[in-house]
Amino acid sequence: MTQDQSLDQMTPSPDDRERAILVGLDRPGLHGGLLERLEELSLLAETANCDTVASVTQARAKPDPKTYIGKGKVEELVAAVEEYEADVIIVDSELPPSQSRNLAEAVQRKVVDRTQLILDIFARRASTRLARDQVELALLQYSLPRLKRLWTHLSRIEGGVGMRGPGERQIETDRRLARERIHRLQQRLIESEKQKSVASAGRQRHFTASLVGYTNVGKSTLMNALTDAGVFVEDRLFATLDATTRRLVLDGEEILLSDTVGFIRDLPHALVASFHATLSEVREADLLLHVVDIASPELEEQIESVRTVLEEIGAQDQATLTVFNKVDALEDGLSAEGIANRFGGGVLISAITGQGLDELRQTMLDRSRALHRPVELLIPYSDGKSASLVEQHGQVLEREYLDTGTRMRVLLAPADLSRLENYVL
Ligand SMILES: Nc1nc2c(ncn2[C@@H]2O[C@H](COP(=O)(O)OP(=O)(O)OP(=O)(O)O)[C@@H](O)[C@H]2O)c(=O)[nH]1
Ligand SMILES: [Mg+2]
Repeated sequence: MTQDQSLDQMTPSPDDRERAILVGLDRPGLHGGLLERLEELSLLAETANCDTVASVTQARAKPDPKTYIGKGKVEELVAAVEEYEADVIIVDSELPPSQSRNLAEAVQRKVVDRTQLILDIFARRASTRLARDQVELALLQYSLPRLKRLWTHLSRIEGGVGMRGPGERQIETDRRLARERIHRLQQRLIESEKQKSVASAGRQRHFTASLVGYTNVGKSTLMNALTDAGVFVEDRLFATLDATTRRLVLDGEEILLSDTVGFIRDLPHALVASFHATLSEVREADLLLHVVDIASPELEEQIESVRTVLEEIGAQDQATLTVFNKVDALEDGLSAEGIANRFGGGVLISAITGQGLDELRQTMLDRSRALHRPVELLIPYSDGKSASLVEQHGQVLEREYLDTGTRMRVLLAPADLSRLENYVL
């Protein structure tokens, strides 16, 4: 299987809309309420060009091992497919290959699980080479264990007892091709991550802040309000799939701000893993601005989901400031401060009206001034002014007197460092 085939299969032309029935199980341990999940699933479906025409739900302790929903519900689903003339079934969970195959056979429609749907959206939206490579890697990793089902019917028909039929040989070829492609993509991604870290080494002199948060909370809108980035904004899930970094001048001090892909509950692991390169901005940031939609009824769940993804990418211990966005959209009678305090406080803003942005800028500036980084300097004896700047603002860890000047290891704020750039070793 090649990248182009897999993307083509998943990307029908824009006006090729399909009618979808959503299927959800209400079961213990579910992240978020079933209704809210289905609402989100319907938004995801819409982003993937599907119109939701109905939904079928069931309360169960565990999914049915064969068909995910129970036998009776399958019958109900078959009837709904007829009644609503549905083309596709979208299941609110990642399904084992056998369950999705059995369900598809029972209802005679294709079955798409939540992971596949998210991968599909990422595949449609990826525009840069890096994003496309990362999505393809995730797609292949998702498909590899599922390749088998495409071919088992062939081996059943043509392969005799104890013989390896053409189907089986085909699976092996496909698997081998997929594995080779995965390997090549991984190599390429490691390469681009290396290049990125060379590029970011040059930025070490700047304080860097990175916008993170659930999808559609307004990260890109905020990025645009603070800088002239002109990032694409849309009332859709996953409008942004890349990372954009811009300079932001605060009281004469330059800091770097980056905007990147949004998160969602139960984000497929294959995607988190393969978006390692895009998420390097997040891991390397001095400060994470965790943007939340204060007007969302799912606020708590969304905050939790973002924390989970941050943990998955190893960014859970980074300094974080919560930015409560969309205060303009909060229902009358609800106190923004009250809500913010329930979640540990932060800055209240509206990226659209501009409310609170000055306070946010000031807070970022304060954080950047409070941050000190270790750095090695060689200051010539002739530059007394720089030497005293270091003594006053920095904390000297080591000092050595050389012929050419004083070599020092110091903790310094990026702002001060920008004045000493020539002396950095
Ligand atoms: N009412 C209101 N709407 C906002 C505000 N900020 C952003 N929005 C809207 O929220 C929607 C999503 O905005 P984006 O900036 O694309 O959100 P994002 O977090 O970058 O989303 P992804 O890139 O999809 O993760 C758009 O329709 C924005 O106009 C705000 O302060 N108030
Ligand atoms: Mg965005």
